[in-house]
Amino acid sequence: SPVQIFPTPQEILISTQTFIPSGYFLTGIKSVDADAIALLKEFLPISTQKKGTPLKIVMLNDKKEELKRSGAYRLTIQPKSILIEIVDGRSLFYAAQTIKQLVKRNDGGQILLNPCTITDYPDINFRGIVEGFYGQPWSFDDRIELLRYFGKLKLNTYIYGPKDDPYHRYPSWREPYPADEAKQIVALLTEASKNKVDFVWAMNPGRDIKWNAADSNAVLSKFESMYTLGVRCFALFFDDIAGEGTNSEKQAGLLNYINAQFVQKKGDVKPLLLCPTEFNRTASSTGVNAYLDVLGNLLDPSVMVMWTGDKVVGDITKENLQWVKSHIKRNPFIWWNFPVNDYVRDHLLMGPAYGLDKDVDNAMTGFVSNPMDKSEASKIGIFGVAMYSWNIKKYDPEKSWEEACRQCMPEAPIAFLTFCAHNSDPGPNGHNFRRDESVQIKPVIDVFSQSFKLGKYLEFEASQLNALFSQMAVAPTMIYSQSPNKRLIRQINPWLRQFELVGNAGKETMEMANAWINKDEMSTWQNYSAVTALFDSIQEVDRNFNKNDFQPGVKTASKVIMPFIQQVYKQVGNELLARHEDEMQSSSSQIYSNVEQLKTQPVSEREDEIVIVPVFQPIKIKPGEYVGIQTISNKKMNSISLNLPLSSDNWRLFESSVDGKTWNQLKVTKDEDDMESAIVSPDIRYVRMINNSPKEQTFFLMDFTLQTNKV
Ligand code: LOG
Repeated sequence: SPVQIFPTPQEILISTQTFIPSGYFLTGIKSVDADAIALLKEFLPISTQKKGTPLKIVMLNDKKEELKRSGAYRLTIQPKSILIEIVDGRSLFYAAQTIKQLVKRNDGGQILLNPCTITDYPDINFRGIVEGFYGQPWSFDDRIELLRYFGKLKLNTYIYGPKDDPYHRYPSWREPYPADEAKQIVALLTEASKNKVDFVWAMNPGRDIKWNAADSNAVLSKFESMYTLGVRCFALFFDDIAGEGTNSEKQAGLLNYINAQFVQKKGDVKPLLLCPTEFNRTASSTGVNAYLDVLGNLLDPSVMVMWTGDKVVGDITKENLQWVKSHIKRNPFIWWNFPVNDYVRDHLLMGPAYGLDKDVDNAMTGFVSNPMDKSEASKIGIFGVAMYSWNIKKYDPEKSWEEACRQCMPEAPIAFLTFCAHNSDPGPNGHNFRRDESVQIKPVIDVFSQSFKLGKYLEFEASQLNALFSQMAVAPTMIYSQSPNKRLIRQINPWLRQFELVGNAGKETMEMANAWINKDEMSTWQNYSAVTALFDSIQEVDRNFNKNDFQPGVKTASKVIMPFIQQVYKQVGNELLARHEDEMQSSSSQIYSNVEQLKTQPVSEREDEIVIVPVFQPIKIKPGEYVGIQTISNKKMNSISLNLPLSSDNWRLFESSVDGKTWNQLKVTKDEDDMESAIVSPDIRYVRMINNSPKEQTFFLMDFTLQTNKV
């Protein structure tokens, strides 16, 4: 095709010949979407007089179900006319977005068009994001910019549900927004409407909701206050809660009540959206009257139900979609936990959006991505979601990703692509969700390091590696100097710095390897010291940037490149110094637990504390099961401190051990804020909380910290 359009249109017939349009006048339907017309006027010569060629707008009349969807359009461009057939204002806006990509200019600056017929519609009705992560919510400016990005990508849904907005969740969901924040929501609604995006406001009341009339009315009146601001789409979330709020019968009752008393009565409010407590298959109970079946049976058919797939974070498969449909008795609305990084905050997820089934026709009501707290960096993942959800069959994760990198940083596309290619994998995590990283270089690295272990230095592979490391080392400078996107640079700055250091460490490592093979001890030493110094700098950046309570640090190229550099460094170092200690091991502590859900949960080790990375979902712990920390660090231990909400005292014990065999009970005390702590003896290497009751228990692992003495 002579022109590429994103997302890929469903049907396109385009001529390779171009023509120069003279000028257009609008005819057909009079009162059409003003934003769409304004957009058309940005790149087409449209005059108010009736001269030139007609640009005719008419209603789209086609029996095909797809061509009745909001946003569907048919565009026919001929040298003597343009015809746009539409379903609604969104259709015209999308047709305009398509024409914008069709318009080219010749050397004289004249507009060129190719005659074409495009018949286009979305595969999935609701497409976009759910701002649903833990951590600092996006700023107002972040959101405005992303809403504009949505317009270009034909995304139509922005669900507002940041976990750390107190007016969305605990403790203030019952209260209306303060004036300043209310004003910003009004401005967001305006921008959303300009871009044909539905702004969905979500409430997450489950942590402390009481199933009584007072709280039903609290939900109703909060919705009423949001309606007054202009909100017309609403959602209720019940994820990541435990206790009373999880009751599916009561949840369905509340949704039906709001539907009858609010949605139906208002008339201009869209159908409700629900995020259930059991929002993935692993978390779903089975048997008669299981949670999801109750929802499926009781919920009004108009209510849409969200679903993250087999796991909290994972692939979306046909089989899984069918499974959930059989329980909720409707197509699910997918909440895809990608590229969200709230559970791996030291990593960026900027690789391709893959793991999405292509053999799924009309199986999803909606598809939204939960992004990172870094809005601009999330654009890469969101681009993939936009391409997939518009045209599932034509979706190509790698090609979409490359295009996303080009579009997000046209001034330095290669540098940015290089950066993203090595910032994809989240590292070890409790969800066991891993991504391919450094895909192109991986086979080269495998071949090179295998022979290097046997004392051979493969020149051809080495030259490829050297080229890549040089590219990595200059990529950040290219990005800093070429990209006007300061917001993006601010968001990823620690990783850019780190990336340059890793690139340089790679270069030095290759020189060291070469010198070593050539038995040039002098140079080997010099390069070895240089790599050592770069590792120190990498550790400095890791310690001093991206400080957050959950998982501080800055990891980049951590799946393939860093392990390769470390391995060569270690091999040469061992031979050079005849020493065998594991210097590069960054963390010597790990989780100590036999709870299935926790086995891969990472532990974050800092200067004077060892912390289990918090888990957001409630944890079920069976009798005799335990959770704690095991450390082989040589530090002196000091105390443990805990914040494990929902844990009553009578089912658990805290214990410490030197060898993991003999355990001593710890005496835990509580302060006024319910923070618990206990002193431990300096030489212990294990601490744990064990369920010594005869029943399964539930708690939240928000904070489990082992304090160490500073060394
Ligand atoms: C939360 C979500 C969080 C995500 C990834 C859902 C429905 N809820 O386990 O807010 O960003 O995991 O950490 C979640 O996914 N719960």
